Amino acid sequence: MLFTIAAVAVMGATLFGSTYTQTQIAGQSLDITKMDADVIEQIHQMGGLQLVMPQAFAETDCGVLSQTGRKVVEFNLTGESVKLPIMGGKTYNAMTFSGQVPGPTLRVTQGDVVKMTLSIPADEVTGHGNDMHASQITAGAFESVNPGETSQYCYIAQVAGVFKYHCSGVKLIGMDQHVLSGMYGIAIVDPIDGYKKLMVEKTKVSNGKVSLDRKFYDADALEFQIQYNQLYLTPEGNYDAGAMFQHHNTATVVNGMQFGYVPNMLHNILVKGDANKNIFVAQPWNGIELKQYQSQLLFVENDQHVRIFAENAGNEPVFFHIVGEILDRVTQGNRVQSAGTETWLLGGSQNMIVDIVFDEPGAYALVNHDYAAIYTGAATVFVAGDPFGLNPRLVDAGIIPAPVPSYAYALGNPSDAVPPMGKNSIAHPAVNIHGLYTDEVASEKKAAGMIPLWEVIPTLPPVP
Ligand SMILES: [Cu+2]
Repeated sequence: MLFTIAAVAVMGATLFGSTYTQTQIAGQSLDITKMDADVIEQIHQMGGLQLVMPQAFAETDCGVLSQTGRKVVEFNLTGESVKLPIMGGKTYNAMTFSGQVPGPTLRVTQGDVVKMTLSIPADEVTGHGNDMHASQITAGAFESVNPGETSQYCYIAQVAGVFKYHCSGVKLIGMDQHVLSGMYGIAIVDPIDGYKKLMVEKTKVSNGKVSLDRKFYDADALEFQIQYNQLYLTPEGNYDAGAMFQHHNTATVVNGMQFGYVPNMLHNILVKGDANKNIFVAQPWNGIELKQYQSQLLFVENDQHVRIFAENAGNEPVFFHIVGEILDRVTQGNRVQSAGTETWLLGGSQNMIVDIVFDEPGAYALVNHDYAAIYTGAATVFVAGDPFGLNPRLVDAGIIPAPVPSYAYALGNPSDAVPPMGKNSIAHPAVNIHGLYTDEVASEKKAAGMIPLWEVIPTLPPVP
């Protein structure tokens, strides 16, 4: 309790005592006159907020943990401020882990030791920290790192599930700005015994009688990662704290982008025969010249077990719904929470694993079923099977040798929606380079064998 009160006092004191923006002050409602002046003075002398919590009982010493017989997984991040594009052709002042939004995904197995190393380049404009929700260690470990310095902590990933990680700002100051400008990501902790097989409930008719027809799918699944957040920006592309405090977001982003997974000009050509005839209501990332930022679709097979790792990294609730489908199973922390549900609510910093089978060929929109969110960017299109009948044309053009069960075999799935392989992962047929990446990160993906569609598409024979 004391900690909570002190933290609130500290926030007020440091806001007024620092060079923090006027909008930040205007946007929050702390009354400095009601605070204990001595406490505020003490905090000033301390140089800001110091997390003084008792040591947790968990072992956190990297040297000790590396000798315990557990697998040690290194997770290396850098904190970098960069300019990245936003819908409409402008850029914004993003803050990133390792030059991408969201940051790289960590994937481990329950019981592994995570060795997290955060480096801040000497020319970076601010310090950064990393608070990993997959850990259970003293919050002091998440202390910010100054430019030119590196810090490290270790923990055992004891609980299976999806967990956010995010920048903790500079002694918590500016945490909102850093996270909402792009410094977030997920850790996937696979259950030590693997995932469970999936039961999908159907009905059948036999001998004139309707009865249950349960169908079971192996635990192995085609996997995707979907992270929600918002942007709060001034027209110049700077963080707008006043807008944040009022919950007036300027964009809803999925894996960092508004409408990042909707059709593009190539899909227009394939389906309508015309690059300029849009097949979706909004296609803001249409052209091939947008390279890694051109929108891409998510391709799955029919009757295939699909597993979606979802995280709400943002400040607003997510009403997770797939238009035309029912969520076959919802799991949190390796406990099934629901099955056969239309929509599942994710509060801020909450996650889930959705298991689903797309029964019929078609296009399915995964939305945050808050209408304000849908229209500001939270619409993601899955295409299951071959709903447009493209197989014969793709075969005739020599793009694929034989009919395929999903367009991923021809175009790949977008790299930022594909998590690292883990227990029970089905490999994607191909992965294309897509994401809110710097050009350097896009080059690394290319070197790793992912497909730069913007280079490959112009070399392909025309589709008849
Ligand atoms: Cu930061």
